[in-house]
Parts: sequence; C-alpha cells; structure tokens
Amino acid sequence: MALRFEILGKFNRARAARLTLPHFVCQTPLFMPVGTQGTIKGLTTSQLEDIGCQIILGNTYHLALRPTSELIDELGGLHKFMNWPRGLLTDSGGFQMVSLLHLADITEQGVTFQSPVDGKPMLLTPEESIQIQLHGFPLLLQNRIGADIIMALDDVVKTTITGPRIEEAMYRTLRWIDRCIAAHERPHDQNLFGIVQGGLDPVLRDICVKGLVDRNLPGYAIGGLAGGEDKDSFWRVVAQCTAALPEDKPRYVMGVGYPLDIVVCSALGADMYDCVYPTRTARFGTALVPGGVLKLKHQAMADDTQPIDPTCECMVCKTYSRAYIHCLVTKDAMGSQLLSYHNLFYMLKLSRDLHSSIVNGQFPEFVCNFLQKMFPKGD
Ligand code: PRF
Ligand code: ZN
Repeated sequence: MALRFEILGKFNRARAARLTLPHFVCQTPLFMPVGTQGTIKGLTTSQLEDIGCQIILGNTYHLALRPTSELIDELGGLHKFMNWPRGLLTDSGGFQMVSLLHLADITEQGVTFQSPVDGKPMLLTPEESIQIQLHGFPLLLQNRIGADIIMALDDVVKTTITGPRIEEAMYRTLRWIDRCIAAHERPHDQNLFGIVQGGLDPVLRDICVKGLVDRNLPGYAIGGLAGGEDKDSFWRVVAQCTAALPEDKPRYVMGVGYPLDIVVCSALGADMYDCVYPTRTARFGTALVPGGVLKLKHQAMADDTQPIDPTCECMVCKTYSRAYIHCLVTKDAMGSQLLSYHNLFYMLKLSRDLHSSIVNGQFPEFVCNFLQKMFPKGD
C-alpha cells in the first residue's frame, strides 16, 4: 500500500484525517479540482498551490489521447509534465467515455468506442486502463502517467435507470476489479481504489462493498451517483456505503459535488470529492458564495463596487470588484479565470474548515453556521 490514512478527529460519523500519499501529505475531508488535458482550465499550478489544492484529478481517457502518453513520458510522468508536485489521481476512463461519447459500448471485454481523434474503433479493457494509468499507452510500457491514486475501470450506469442492467454492471465491476488488481504492477507507489456500484439498490450496493472490501484495497470510491437521482436516494446510498466501508481507509464520493453535498457527505463519513462544478459554473459567470451563488452576468453587477464575497480572502476578492468581473465575464477569458480561482478557493477553504472543525470538536457549530448562511430563511 502506498498510502497512510490516520484519523485525527471524529464527530459521530464525520472524520478528519491525514492522508499521506507518495507526493503529498493531505488533510481530509478534501476536494479535488478536475483537470482534463493535464490542466485546471485558467489556473496555473502555482496558483493551485497558493489556494491550497492538495490533489488534482486527471482523466486517463483525455490524457491518453491528448497530449498523448508519449509526450507525458518524454517529460517523466504527469507530475513533471504539468509541473505539479502534489497529489494526482487519475480516473480510469470508462465513465468519461460513456458520458462523453455516445458511441461507447460496454461489453465483458471492456469499453469500446470510436476514437475522437481519427474515428477508429478502440477498446479499453480493465488491464489497459491500469497500464495506461501506470505507464501510458500499453504498447509503450516505459510511458508513465504515474498518479498517486489510480481508479479501477468500472461499469457505470445512470442511477435513474432500473432493471437488470444495474445488477449486470455491479457484478461486472466486481469481475473487472480482479483484472485491474492483476494488471497493477506498482502497488508500492500507486494506490488502486475500487469503486462501489449498484445503483440505488441497497442489496446490490451491499454485495459490491463486501466484494471490494474482501480485496483489501488501499481506498474505496462510491460511484454511480450525482447522475440526476433525488437527494434522498443519493444520501441514503452514501450513508449505507460509508457505514459498511472500513473505518481505516479513505472513502471517495465520485463526481460530488455542490458545497451542500460535500458538507452532508462529510457528516456521513466520506473523505474525498471531485467535481467540475466550481470551474464549469465559473465559465457561465457564476460565483460560489456563502449564501449560495452570485450571477456575475446579472445587470445588477454592472456598477457594484463590492468584491464577489466581502468575507472571502482570495486574491480575486481582495483585488477586483463585481463590476469589473461583470464587464470581463462576457468578453474576456480572464473573467472565467478569475471566477474559477475564487470558486476553487471557496471549495478548498470549505474542505479545510470541515477538517479543522472536526479536529477542534466544533463540527455541529460549523454545519449550523454553514446552513444558516446558505438558507437564511430556513427553507
Ligand atoms: N465511476 C468513475 N468515475 C466517475 C463516476 C463513477 O461512477 C462518477 C459518478 N457518476 C463520477 N466519476 N470511474
Ligand atoms: Zn474570493
């Protein structure tokens, strides 16, 4: 195992921990910004360090196609290539292909899809997904992406569908985990996390959790959520999985989420999160603030001299007015860059506040305060 997970404080099911990875010592709960082509759109790696980013998420699928693993290899792995000294996690690629490419098809062999580069049919097997995450393209075994945490290839289906496909995907995910483990050549310096599937069915989720826990992996993810299911179902699945997963291993809820979801999932005992929301919503002119969201495109912002959030200590809030960002947002890339910076600062500060409130025994007060600001009318 190439990680240590030490719980520093607890409040009921919520935990604050130190997660020691090959490249960085992290504090959980933690939020991981999503970078697709080896970058978080609009931010430099030194800015990401400044705002306290601990782990960046990269996608195997995107990286293998572009910039291509040959180039990553030439520069000595993804950490070096993107000049990021801290933690990296790569997702296996199956989920991205299924969600991005309508032509993707899942069979027992793996995920088949048409290359968006040249249209040729391609197949991603569990073994290849691991080998790409370890070394780059499987034919070039010297190549290395080399992330601290690599995700197993899973069979993801939308939680909003029902029927036998959910069961098939869960059992296939369990069969594929053994192929991923067998293909994983670097357990000493890269951590393979398994992913719990099973839709909204508690029986299937239970079988999947037990099957993965039997494999004694360094960490576990809860997958298949944040796909349009109602909040009650979402929280019920997270609560069930966190209760059944081992206490002494990190728990990662994939594709989550909104600030409120992160607070609730942390209360339920989850530790890690990733989501494109803060950077995507920034590109649409929306800022995350304690009261919810602030739409910078709105005409009311045109002559507002306040910062985005007067209580925020980020560089953008210390430097620029709402009026200035309103003016940029529709006309210049700098507008979405400044908003991404603020939004990621907000998410990373939220993670730090969760961590310190749990360590200091003030988690309930923190949650009350968070909810009061977000829902001042109590609704
Ligand atoms: N599996 C993988 N990546 C993911 C998810 C998943 O279930 C989600 C949740 N829908 C986000 N990213 N491999
Ligand atoms: Zn700010």
